Amino acid sequence: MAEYQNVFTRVQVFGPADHGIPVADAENRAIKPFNSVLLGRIGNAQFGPIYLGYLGILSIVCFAIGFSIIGLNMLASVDWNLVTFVREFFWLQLAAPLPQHGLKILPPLDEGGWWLLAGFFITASILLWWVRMYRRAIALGLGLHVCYAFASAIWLYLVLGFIRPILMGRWSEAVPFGIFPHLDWTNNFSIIYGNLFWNPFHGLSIAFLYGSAVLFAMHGATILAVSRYGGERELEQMSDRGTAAERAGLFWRWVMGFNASYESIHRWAWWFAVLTTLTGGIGILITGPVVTNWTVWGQEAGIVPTDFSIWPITPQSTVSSWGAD
Ligand code: 07D
Ligand code: 07D
Repeated sequence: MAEYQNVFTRVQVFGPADHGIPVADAENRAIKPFNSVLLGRIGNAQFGPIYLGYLGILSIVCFAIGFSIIGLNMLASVDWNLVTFVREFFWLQLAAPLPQHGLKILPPLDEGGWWLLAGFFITASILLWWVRMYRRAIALGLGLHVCYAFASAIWLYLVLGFIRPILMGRWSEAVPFGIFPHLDWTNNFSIIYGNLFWNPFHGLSIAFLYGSAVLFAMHGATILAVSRYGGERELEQMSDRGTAAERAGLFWRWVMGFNASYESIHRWAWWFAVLTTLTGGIGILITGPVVTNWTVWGQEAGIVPTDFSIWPITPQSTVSSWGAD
């Protein structure tokens, strides 16, 4: 039986490099293709060529500038000591502008100016990368599904660091650059605005995030399970139904009465992923501008008790820290 437990890629295709279909601007390709056994274990063995267009190059340059600004500021914060920098890297940050600077375009560099500059370059990099994906999809005659999905992630990113701070009138509302400091920010945001768990859009976002994981597991496992019948060759399975697709569908009908199709499962996955950040962005956007305390909102909506003593295991600490005094 063990030979059928297909978990890692077993078949690797080596041969002359595949340059893909002929397209108009095909000459913009860098890195001579080569084969890698290691890459072949987790995907396609061929690496490259990579499409090199001016948008991609500009995006990488902007990312490098933004990344360097962040790194150098972190290094400056430990007096340019490389050892301390490495040891404390996870705790270091480039903080957002101080509240008194409101929405100033260029506050003093060491009071948030560097943060704005870094944010500008990182955001430019992300948006340029989005346009690159858009243009490459069109060049290959594809639909724009990947671009729209990426746009949904960018929406949450822009709400967190740009749109909401503008609505609140100060950059200081935005997320700092830093590994652990951005976790602190996330925790503080929830506490300041009265516990994000009572924000229904946070709940929706979590449902779609968890749903994405479940769907991904179900889909990945199902296709691997029927790959012994050629089930991973999805096109053939759709147009020339063989025993694999039938068995995969029948398996889920037996288990839960309903099955997705080879096509629809990808719509399920797309929607769940896209809705995670779409609903999340709505939830963050209204926190502050519309709702200032989600526990109070929850009490008014009748989903949070007003008398917490009736709820024996309630996290009193969360509530009393802002409610009691
Ligand atoms: C696996 C694809 C690869 C991408 C990776 C991320 C950078 C940042 C920057 C040193 C799934 C590359 C990271 C380029 C380096 C500097 C300055 C994607 C995969 C590996 N977070 N977050 C992480 C970002 C927010 C939260 C890890 C980015 C919000 C929690 C990583 C953003 C809130 C936890 C990271 C962003 C939030 C994390 C792993 C942008 C609410 C964790 C990410 C642009 C949503 C986890 C120490 C990962 C962790 C974690 C990056 C935004 C909460 C550093 C780029 C403000 C609770 N976040 N995050 O695997 O271990 O993503 O943190 O908005 O527990 Mg975060
Ligand atoms: C951040 C989209 C932007 C990313 C982009 C990528 C690069 C990297 C890489 C070169 C992730 C750019 C990439 C720059 C380049 C290389 C290698 C997507 C991002 C454009 N929460 N919470 C969520 C849970 C609590 C809080 C979402 C769970 C507490 C805040 C998600 C729990 C408090 C925010 C979620 C929990 C709190 C969130 C994020 C449990 C803290 C948000 C979805 C079990 C104490 C964010 C509405 C996502 C949101 C968010 C899950 C608890 C705070 C569903 C499971 C109560 C402030 N939380 N959370 O996909 O949308 O993010 O909220 O306790 O802002 Mg939460």
